[in-house]
Amino acid sequence: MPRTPQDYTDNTGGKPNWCPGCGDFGIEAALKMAMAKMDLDPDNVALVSGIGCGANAPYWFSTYGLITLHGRPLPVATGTKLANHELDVIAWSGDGDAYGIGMGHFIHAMRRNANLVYLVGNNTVYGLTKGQASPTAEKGQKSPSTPFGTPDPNIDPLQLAMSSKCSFIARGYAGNLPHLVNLIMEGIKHKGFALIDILQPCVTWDKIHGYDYYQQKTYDLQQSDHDITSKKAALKKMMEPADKLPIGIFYKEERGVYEDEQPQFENGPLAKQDITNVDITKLFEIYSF
Ligand SMILES: Cc1ncc(C[n+]2csc(CCOP(=O)(O)OP(=O)(O)O)c2C)c(N)n1
Ligand code: SF4
Ligand SMILES: [Mg+2]
Repeated sequence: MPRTPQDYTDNTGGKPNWCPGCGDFGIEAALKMAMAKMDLDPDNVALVSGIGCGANAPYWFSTYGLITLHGRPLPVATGTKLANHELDVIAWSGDGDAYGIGMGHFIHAMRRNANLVYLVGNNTVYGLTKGQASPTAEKGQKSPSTPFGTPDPNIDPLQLAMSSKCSFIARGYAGNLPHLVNLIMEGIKHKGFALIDILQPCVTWDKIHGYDYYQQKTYDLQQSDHDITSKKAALKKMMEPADKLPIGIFYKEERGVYEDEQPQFENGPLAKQDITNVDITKLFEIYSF
Protein backbone atom coordinates (compact mmCIF):
# COMPACT_ATOMS: atom_id res chain seq x y z
CA MET A 1 0.00 0.00 0.00
CA PRO A 2 1.41 3.44 -0.86
CA ARG A 3 2.10 5.58 2.17
CA THR A 4 -0.07 8.61 3.02
CA PRO A 5 0.80 11.81 4.94
CA GLN A 6 -0.92 10.22 7.94
CA ASP A 7 1.84 7.60 8.08
CA TYR A 8 4.26 10.32 9.16
CA THR A 9 2.06 11.56 12.01
CA ASP A 10 2.81 10.61 15.59
CA ASN A 11 -0.53 9.76 17.15
CA THR A 12 0.82 9.49 20.67
CA GLY A 13 2.01 13.05 21.28
CA GLY A 14 -1.14 15.13 20.77
CA LYS A 15 -1.66 17.76 18.09
CA PRO A 16 0.64 20.68 17.16
CA ASN A 17 0.17 23.58 19.57
CA TRP A 18 0.79 26.30 16.97
CA CYS A 19 -1.60 29.27 16.87
CA PRO A 20 -4.55 28.71 14.50
CA GLY A 21 -3.47 29.91 11.06
CA CYS A 22 0.28 29.65 11.74
CA GLY A 23 2.37 28.97 8.62
CA ASP A 24 4.01 26.06 10.41
CA PHE A 25 0.91 23.99 9.64
CA GLY A 26 1.63 24.46 5.94
CA ILE A 27 5.26 23.38 6.33
CA GLU A 28 4.24 20.34 8.37
CA ALA A 29 1.62 19.30 5.81
CA ALA A 30 3.97 19.86 2.86
CA LEU A 31 6.75 17.82 4.45
CA LYS A 32 4.42 14.91 5.19
CA MET A 33 2.97 15.06 1.67
CA ALA A 34 6.43 15.14 0.12
CA MET A 35 7.59 12.15 2.16
CA ALA A 36 4.42 10.22 1.25
CA LYS A 37 4.82 11.00 -2.45
CA MET A 38 8.40 9.73 -2.30
CA ASP A 39 7.24 6.76 -0.22
CA LEU A 40 10.00 7.36 2.33
CA ASP A 41 10.15 4.84 5.14
CA PRO A 42 9.46 6.83 8.37
CA ASP A 43 11.95 4.53 10.11
CA ASN A 44 14.64 5.77 7.75
CA VAL A 45 14.03 9.49 8.27
CA ALA A 46 15.55 11.65 11.00
CA LEU A 47 13.96 15.04 11.63
CA VAL A 48 16.32 17.28 13.59
CA SER A 49 15.28 20.70 14.87
CA GLY A 50 16.47 23.52 17.12
CA ILE A 51 14.30 25.59 19.46
CA GLY A 52 11.33 27.72 18.42
CA CYS A 53 7.68 27.36 17.46
CA GLY A 54 8.40 25.50 14.22
CA ALA A 55 11.24 23.58 15.80
CA ASN A 56 8.77 21.73 18.01
CA ALA A 57 7.66 19.79 14.91
CA PRO A 58 9.48 16.48 15.65
CA TYR A 59 7.02 15.90 18.53
CA TRP A 60 4.29 15.35 15.96
CA PHE A 61 6.09 13.22 13.40
CA SER A 62 6.37 9.42 13.44
CA THR A 63 9.93 9.56 12.01
CA TYR A 64 12.98 9.63 14.24
CA GLY A 65 13.12 13.08 15.81
CA LEU A 66 15.58 15.12 17.76
CA ILE A 67 14.94 18.57 19.23
CA THR A 68 18.36 20.03 19.96
CA LEU A 69 19.47 23.42 21.32
CA HIS A 70 18.65 26.88 19.96
CA GLY A 71 20.67 27.32 16.76
CA ARG A 72 22.21 23.85 16.90
CA PRO A 73 20.23 21.52 14.63
CA LEU A 74 22.82 21.54 11.84
CA PRO A 75 25.78 20.11 13.81
CA VAL A 76 23.50 17.38 15.16
CA ALA A 77 21.96 16.71 11.74
CA THR A 78 25.44 16.57 10.18
CA GLY A 79 26.60 14.13 12.88
CA THR A 80 23.48 12.02 12.35
CA LYS A 81 24.18 11.84 8.62
CA LEU A 82 27.83 10.98 9.20
CA ALA A 83 26.92 8.19 11.62
CA ASN A 84 24.42 6.72 9.17
CA HIS A 85 24.46 8.27 5.74
CA GLU A 86 21.73 5.90 4.56
CA LEU A 87 19.20 7.95 6.57
CA ASP A 88 17.25 10.81 5.03
CA VAL A 89 18.12 13.65 7.36
CA ILE A 90 15.91 16.73 7.43
CA ALA A 91 16.68 19.69 9.65
CA TRP A 92 14.00 22.24 10.60
CA SER A 93 14.65 25.70 12.07
CA GLY A 94 13.05 29.06 12.44
CA ASP A 95 14.75 32.18 11.06
CA GLY A 96 16.12 33.11 14.50
CA ASP A 97 17.43 29.58 15.01
CA ALA A 98 19.06 29.44 11.55
CA TYR A 99 20.13 32.99 10.76
CA GLY A 100 20.62 34.40 14.26
CA ILE A 101 22.17 32.21 16.93
CA GLY A 102 22.84 29.37 14.45
CA MET A 103 24.46 31.50 11.74
CA GLY A 104 27.96 30.02 12.10
CA HIS A 105 26.69 26.46 11.74
CA PHE A 106 24.54 27.50 8.79
CA ILE A 107 27.51 28.79 6.81
CA HIS A 108 29.83 25.89 7.61
CA ALA A 109 27.24 23.19 6.85
CA MET A 110 26.69 24.77 3.43
CA ARG A 111 30.34 25.02 2.49
CA ARG A 112 30.87 21.40 3.61
CA ASN A 113 27.94 20.36 1.46
CA ALA A 114 26.56 18.11 4.18
CA ASN A 115 23.92 15.96 2.48
CA LEU A 116 20.85 17.37 4.27
CA VAL A 117 17.64 19.22 3.63
CA TYR A 118 17.33 22.38 5.71
CA LEU A 119 13.80 23.79 6.08
CA VAL A 120 13.81 27.27 7.59
CA GLY A 121 10.44 28.76 8.54
CA ASN A 122 11.12 32.44 7.91
CA ASN A 123 8.50 34.52 9.74
CA THR A 124 10.70 37.60 10.46
CA VAL A 125 10.21 37.19 14.23
CA TYR A 126 11.23 35.10 17.22
CA GLY A 127 7.73 33.63 17.48
CA LEU A 128 8.16 31.44 20.53
CA THR A 129 9.61 34.18 22.71
CA LYS A 130 6.89 36.70 21.91
CA GLY A 131 7.71 38.22 18.59
CA GLN A 132 11.06 40.04 18.82
CA ALA A 133 12.49 41.11 15.45
CA SER A 134 14.60 38.40 13.84
CA PRO A 135 17.56 38.90 11.46
CA THR A 136 15.17 38.78 8.48
CA ALA A 137 12.97 41.62 9.81
CA GLU A 138 13.22 44.60 7.47
CA LYS A 139 14.77 47.86 8.62
CA GLY A 140 12.01 49.85 10.29
CA GLN A 141 9.87 46.80 11.08
CA LYS A 142 8.05 47.28 14.38
CA SER A 143 7.92 44.44 16.87
CA PRO A 144 7.63 44.07 20.68
CA SER A 145 11.44 44.44 20.90
CA THR A 146 11.64 47.27 18.35
CA PRO A 147 8.61 49.51 19.01
CA PHE A 148 10.19 52.32 16.94
CA GLY A 149 11.24 49.99 14.14
CA THR A 150 14.34 47.82 13.92
CA PRO A 151 17.38 49.96 13.12
CA ASP A 152 19.24 47.15 11.34
CA PRO A 153 18.85 46.18 7.69
CA ASN A 154 17.69 42.59 7.18
CA ILE A 155 19.98 39.82 6.00
CA ASP A 156 19.18 37.86 2.86
CA PRO A 157 19.64 34.14 3.59
CA LEU A 158 19.65 33.25 -0.09
CA GLN A 159 22.52 35.58 -0.98
CA LEU A 160 24.37 34.35 2.09
CA ALA A 161 23.82 30.78 0.92
CA MET A 162 25.25 31.64 -2.48
CA SER A 163 28.41 33.11 -1.00
CA SER A 164 28.70 30.08 1.31
CA LYS A 165 28.79 27.71 -1.69
CA CYS A 166 25.39 26.14 -0.99
CA SER A 167 24.62 23.60 -3.73
CA PHE A 168 20.78 23.93 -3.69
CA ILE A 169 19.15 27.25 -2.87
CA ALA A 170 15.38 27.59 -2.85
CA ARG A 171 12.56 29.63 -1.40
CA GLY A 172 9.09 28.29 -0.68
CA TYR A 173 5.89 29.72 0.77
CA ALA A 174 3.90 27.99 3.50
CA GLY A 175 0.63 29.10 1.86
CA ASN A 176 1.38 27.41 -1.48
CA LEU A 177 1.31 23.71 -0.65
CA PRO A 178 1.64 22.07 -4.11
CA HIS A 179 4.67 24.26 -4.81
CA LEU A 180 6.25 23.62 -1.41
CA VAL A 181 5.68 19.86 -1.68
CA ASN A 182 7.57 19.79 -4.99
CA LEU A 183 10.35 21.93 -3.61
CA ILE A 184 10.83 19.64 -0.59
CA MET A 185 10.88 16.60 -2.87
CA GLU A 186 13.55 18.23 -5.04
CA GLY A 187 15.52 19.10 -1.89
CA ILE A 188 15.38 15.50 -0.64
CA LYS A 189 16.45 14.19 -4.05
CA HIS A 190 19.38 16.61 -4.24
CA LYS A 191 22.74 15.13 -3.24
CA GLY A 192 24.19 17.86 -1.06
CA PHE A 193 22.99 20.65 1.21
CA ALA A 194 19.52 21.84 0.19
CA LEU A 195 18.40 25.11 1.76
CA ILE A 196 14.67 25.80 1.53
CA ASP A 197 13.87 29.16 3.11
CA ILE A 198 10.10 29.16 3.62
CA LEU A 199 8.05 32.37 3.84
CA GLN A 200 5.93 31.55 6.86
CA PRO A 201 3.27 33.90 8.25
CA CYS A 202 3.35 34.34 12.03
CA VAL A 203 -0.25 35.41 12.43
CA THR A 204 0.24 36.39 16.07
CA TRP A 205 3.31 38.65 16.04
CA ASP A 206 3.78 39.85 12.47
CA LYS A 207 0.70 41.58 11.13
CA ILE A 208 2.46 42.72 7.93
CA HIS A 209 3.76 39.51 6.35
CA GLY A 210 0.49 37.59 6.31
CA TYR A 211 -1.13 35.38 3.67
CA ASP A 212 -2.54 38.36 1.70
CA TYR A 213 0.92 39.94 1.54
CA TYR A 214 2.62 36.80 0.22
CA GLN A 215 -0.28 35.85 -2.03
CA GLN A 216 0.14 39.15 -3.87
CA LYS A 217 3.94 39.20 -4.07
CA THR A 218 5.03 35.63 -4.71
CA TYR A 219 5.44 34.16 -8.17
CA ASP A 220 6.82 30.85 -9.39
CA LEU A 221 10.41 31.16 -10.55
CA GLN A 222 10.18 27.98 -12.57
CA GLN A 223 7.36 29.51 -14.65
CA SER A 224 9.85 32.14 -15.86
CA ASP A 225 12.89 31.43 -18.03
CA HIS A 226 15.20 31.29 -15.01
CA ASP A 227 18.40 29.23 -15.45
CA ILE A 228 19.07 27.39 -12.16
CA THR A 229 22.66 26.59 -13.18
CA SER A 230 23.66 30.26 -13.44
CA LYS A 231 24.94 31.99 -10.30
CA LYS A 232 24.56 35.35 -11.99
CA ALA A 233 20.91 34.71 -12.88
CA ALA A 234 20.22 33.42 -9.36
CA LEU A 235 21.74 36.50 -7.71
CA LYS A 236 19.75 38.77 -10.01
CA LYS A 237 16.53 37.05 -8.94
CA MET A 238 17.52 37.23 -5.26
CA MET A 239 18.04 40.96 -5.60
CA GLU A 240 14.71 41.72 -7.24
CA PRO A 241 12.86 44.68 -5.69
CA ALA A 242 10.88 43.80 -2.56
CA ASP A 243 7.49 44.06 -4.29
CA LYS A 244 8.28 40.77 -6.08
CA LEU A 245 9.06 37.55 -4.25
CA PRO A 246 10.14 34.69 -6.49
CA ILE A 247 9.61 31.22 -5.01
CA GLY A 248 11.25 28.08 -6.37
CA ILE A 249 14.78 26.87 -7.03
CA PHE A 250 17.22 29.75 -7.52
CA TYR A 251 20.41 27.75 -7.92
CA LYS A 252 21.51 24.14 -8.07
CA GLU A 253 24.83 22.42 -8.71
CA GLU A 254 26.25 18.93 -8.25
CA ARG A 255 29.46 18.66 -6.26
CA GLY A 256 31.06 16.22 -3.83
CA VAL A 257 29.17 15.74 -0.56
CA TYR A 258 30.72 15.72 2.88
CA GLU A 259 30.24 12.04 3.71
CA ASP A 260 31.63 10.85 0.35
CA GLU A 261 34.90 12.59 1.04
CA GLN A 262 35.56 10.83 4.37
CA PRO A 263 37.69 7.65 4.04
CA GLN A 264 36.13 6.22 7.23
CA PHE A 265 32.89 5.51 5.35
CA GLU A 266 34.37 3.37 2.58
CA ASN A 267 32.97 0.21 4.25
CA GLY A 268 29.47 1.63 4.67
CA PRO A 269 27.85 3.81 7.33
CA LEU A 270 29.59 3.91 10.71
CA ALA A 271 26.39 2.80 12.43
CA LYS A 272 26.42 -0.43 10.41
CA GLN A 273 30.08 -1.37 10.74
CA ASP A 274 30.99 -4.38 12.88
CA ILE A 275 32.66 -3.21 16.09
CA THR A 276 32.76 -6.52 17.97
CA ASN A 277 36.48 -7.14 17.41
CA VAL A 278 37.98 -3.68 17.18
CA ASP A 279 41.28 -3.33 19.03
CA ILE A 280 41.70 0.22 20.38
CA THR A 281 44.75 -0.41 22.58
CA LYS A 282 47.00 1.28 19.99
CA LEU A 283 44.93 4.43 20.33
CA PHE A 284 45.40 4.42 24.09
CA GLU A 285 49.15 4.06 23.60
CA ILE A 286 49.23 7.06 21.28
CA TYR A 287 46.95 9.35 23.27
CA SER A 288 47.70 8.45 26.92
CA PHE A 289 50.02 10.82 28.76
C1 LIG B 1 20.70 29.72 23.96
C2 LIG B 1 19.29 30.19 23.93
N1 LIG B 1 19.02 31.51 23.78
C3 LIG B 1 17.75 31.94 23.74
C4 LIG B 1 16.72 31.05 23.84
C5 LIG B 1 15.31 31.57 23.84
N2 LIG B 1 14.64 31.29 22.58
C6 LIG B 1 13.90 30.20 22.40
S1 LIG B 1 13.18 30.13 20.90
C7 LIG B 1 13.84 31.63 20.48
C8 LIG B 1 13.57 32.27 19.16
C9 LIG B 1 12.97 31.38 18.14
O1 LIG B 1 12.78 32.10 16.95
P1 LIG B 1 12.80 31.38 15.56
O2 LIG B 1 13.99 30.52 15.45
O3 LIG B 1 12.63 32.41 14.51
O4 LIG B 1 11.56 30.38 15.62
P2 LIG B 1 9.99 30.68 15.63
O5 LIG B 1 9.59 30.63 17.07
O6 LIG B 1 9.77 32.01 15.03
O7 LIG B 1 9.44 29.54 14.84
C10 LIG B 1 14.64 32.14 21.51
C11 LIG B 1 15.35 33.44 21.45
C12 LIG B 1 17.02 29.67 24.00
N3 LIG B 1 16.07 28.74 24.08
N4 LIG B 1 18.30 29.28 24.04
S1 SF4 C 1 3.63 32.64 17.67
FE1 SF4 C 1 3.67 32.82 15.43
S2 SF4 C 1 5.15 31.27 14.74
FE2 SF4 C 1 4.56 30.76 16.86
S3 SF4 C 1 2.87 29.31 16.66
FE3 SF4 C 1 1.96 31.36 16.86
S4 SF4 C 1 1.69 32.06 14.73
FE4 SF4 C 1 3.12 30.35 14.68
MG1 LIG D 1 10.93 32.95 13.47
